Amino acid sequence: MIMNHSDLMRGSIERLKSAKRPVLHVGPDAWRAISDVAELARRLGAPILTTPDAKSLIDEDDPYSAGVFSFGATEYAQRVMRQSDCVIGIGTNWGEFASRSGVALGGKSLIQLIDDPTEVAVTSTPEFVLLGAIPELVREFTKGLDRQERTAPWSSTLRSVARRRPYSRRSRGIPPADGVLAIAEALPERSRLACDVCSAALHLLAIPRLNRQKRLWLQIERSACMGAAVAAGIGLRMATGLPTVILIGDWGLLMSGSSELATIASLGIGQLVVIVWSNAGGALIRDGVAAQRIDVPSDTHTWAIQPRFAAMGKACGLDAVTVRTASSLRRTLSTAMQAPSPVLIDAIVDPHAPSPAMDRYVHLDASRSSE
Ligand SMILES: Cc1ncc(C[n+]2csc(CCOP(=O)(O)OP(=O)(O)O)c2C)c(N)n1
Repeated sequence: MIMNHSDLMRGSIERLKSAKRPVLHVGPDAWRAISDVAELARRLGAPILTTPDAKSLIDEDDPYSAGVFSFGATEYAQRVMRQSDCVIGIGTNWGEFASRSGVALGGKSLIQLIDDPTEVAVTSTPEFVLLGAIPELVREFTKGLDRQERTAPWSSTLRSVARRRPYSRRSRGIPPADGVLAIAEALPERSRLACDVCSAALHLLAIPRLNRQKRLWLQIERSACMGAAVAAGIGLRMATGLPTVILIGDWGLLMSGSSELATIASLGIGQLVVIVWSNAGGALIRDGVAAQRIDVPSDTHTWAIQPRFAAMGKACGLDAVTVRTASSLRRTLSTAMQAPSPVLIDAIVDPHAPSPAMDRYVHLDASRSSE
């Protein structure tokens, strides 16, 4: 049966009215509709999850924010998705890293709001797909609901209080979870963070410290091309005028980001900091092959000789420093963010610390899945 827009809208609003535990799942294409999304969430009493690349579009201090799903999801975010009976995907194509290739959405009523027909979900089958300008679609939904505004989402009782762990003083380098926390805490209230495809992104996705003022650039859901965060960070710094941090893996910097160091130095822009996540090679690959029990020589992903990135930064004309603890990372970054010229921080991260397994390995090896 072919349905027109009004039929689809009416049908999906009816479906939503009968939902007991609806969830909004917000993707990057919803960026123009954030206040409308917040209003809809309050009307429905629905928690808001974002996809990885949309992290920071929703203020993570907001009581309706439930964090990121699916790559990098916290226990709370996973619980929220598991218990929901109806998911409204707003500006997401529900791809591999937003939906565990559709597995996470199984058995739920799905409504998708998109502004591009090529974004129709292919990993699952939504009951309703509405195509149009996303802010308007969201507003139409809100208007169609007669529910009263709620003070808290249905999921509030599922939230467990995350304990703030003290920075560890182990000697093998910075524990990655502490490192990303140190970075998030050192970011000025209005700033930008461009994070490359690296293990730091996984740790970052799990900490609720970002918002629209302190905004993240990440492109894990689409191209996931290593090295791109350096160019993105330069662009963000120039376009927004805000202090900007580029966070990139050591492999990523050597592979395709290193040429940009000279560009950064020659531009001479201050309040621009490159943090190299120095963990002796590729942690995502290291942990990925281990999780899948693939037997490869360790030198395919781990280096015996660690490049000295501070020396490399200086050779390119940047101010550069090496840090070995989370607290010195935080202190150094706070100062570097105010510096009149660009700074490179070589952050020595514990190469033995495991990355959160998350989607990629979870569905590659179902026997280890916690879902
Ligand atoms: C251009 C490109 N080549 C290869 C990959 C596959 N890949 C994803 S993560 C990764 C290793 C990343 O290592 P690093 O940048 O050091 O970050 P870490 O995982 O150690 O934090 C590789 C090779 C990719 N995403 N992009």
